[in-house]
Amino acid sequence: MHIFRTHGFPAADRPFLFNGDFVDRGTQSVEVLLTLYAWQQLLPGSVLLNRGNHEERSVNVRNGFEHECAQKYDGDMHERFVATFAWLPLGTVVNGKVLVVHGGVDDDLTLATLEAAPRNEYVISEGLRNNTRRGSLMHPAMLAQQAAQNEREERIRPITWVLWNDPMEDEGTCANDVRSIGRFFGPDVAGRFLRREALGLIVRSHEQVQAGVHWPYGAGRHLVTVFSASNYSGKMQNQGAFALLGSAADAAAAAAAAAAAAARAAASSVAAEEDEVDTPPTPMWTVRPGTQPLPCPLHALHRCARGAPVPPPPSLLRLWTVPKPFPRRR
Ligand SMILES: [Mn+2]
Repeated sequence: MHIFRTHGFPAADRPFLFNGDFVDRGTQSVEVLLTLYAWQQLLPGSVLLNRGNHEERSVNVRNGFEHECAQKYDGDMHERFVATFAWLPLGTVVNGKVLVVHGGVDDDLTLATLEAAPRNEYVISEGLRNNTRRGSLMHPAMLAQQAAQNEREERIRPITWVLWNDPMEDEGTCANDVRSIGRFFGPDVAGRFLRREALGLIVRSHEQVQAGVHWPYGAGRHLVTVFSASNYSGKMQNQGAFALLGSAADAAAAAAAAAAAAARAAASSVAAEEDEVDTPPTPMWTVRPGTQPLPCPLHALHRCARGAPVPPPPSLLRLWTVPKPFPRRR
């Protein structure tokens, strides 16, 4: 609601993309989810929802959402919500240049494999396995059954990567031993993925970062973490942030407005001691125009706003942080 209040409600010329983990982030998951779903139904081309790793039963039964549903509703509302999660898109390609996914990428990930993945069949335990079992002593029927299962897991594994992976400073990939699921991937992996898919940037979320925004591979390089839940879980003291993909004209207008606001703040004697609020937008990353327009199928992967014409490529990505509603502990 803070973002809507400060930057306007969704509209045809003001599309919003929410990057997963709509639930389990506090005591109002139901309200957050229903607000997003209502907007998505009202403006399906302008409100896009990516799936997060918490949009899965085995995660949200342990992190509060199921309990919240049981408190607020009778019957099987939690099951009904979980059923909708199975069909949430796994990622969005914005303007043919920016991939937005909840977790991250992997060396074996392509947009084609992601688009072909059976997202409605995703179950976490299957995506976890490393497919190293040997079946030489099994009955042929079981071998065939296992081969079919292995093939299924192979198709599901990319879903685990985009929902769970985290960036790391080292090169390459390795098992994500912090989460016990998914993988870590280095800057070389992200760079190869971008080149392979002719993209310019990955925007992902999934990790709480203190300023709401973090460039793990260096400012402007390959991938940015954008985490919108300020005061995460009501316990942390982090800022939230969101990314704004806009035109150069938008950026110039916003920079002028920010400069005017900064001038007003400087003139006011109150501002000095306060925590930073709504950090002025700084152009942090440039996208080269000139990509081909892409079609807009309603697939596992959004290519753009559903049913809307492909907008021109963004020339600038700007990152905004939202103020912390709670005072910082001294
Ligand atoms: Mn997450």
